[in-house]
Amino acid sequence: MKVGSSLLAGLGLMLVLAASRASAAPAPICTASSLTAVAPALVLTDPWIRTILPSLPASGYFTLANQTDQDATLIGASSPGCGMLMLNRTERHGDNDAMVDVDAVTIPAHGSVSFAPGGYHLMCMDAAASMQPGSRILITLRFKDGQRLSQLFPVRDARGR
Ligand SMILES: [Cu+2]
Repeated sequence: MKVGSSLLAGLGLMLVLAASRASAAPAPICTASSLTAVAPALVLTDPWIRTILPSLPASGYFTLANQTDQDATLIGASSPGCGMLMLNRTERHGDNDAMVDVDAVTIPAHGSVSFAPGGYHLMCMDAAASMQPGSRILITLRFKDGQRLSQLFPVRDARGR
């Protein structure tokens, strides 16, 4: 949430700066017209995968910002490095954490959702042997409207390094 909104706030600031400079000075590099030429989209930031042991499932994290005017619904994910890749959420039950399968996650229009330790995550059930800290694997997110979003996820160790 916070990452997404600060990103949007940053874009807003750039627009304000571009607009105020346009009247006084020669065009800056980041002009209003170059910004509006970019189509609104789903933007994935801060992707990473935590691997603990090759024999254990690995967890994938990211923030997804929805810059469009319509809610987006994430319905699945896949990766050649993961075998089955599930949408999961960690829930607190008394003193224990439990993971539940999630069918869909809605990213509200002009909002964002973070997949982070202790909450939503991708669960890479059958991590490939090549999934070692320092490597990167391709993950594709699948949305209800048929859209797909692919991105390389850096692999980190149990401490997130
Ligand atoms: Cu899980």
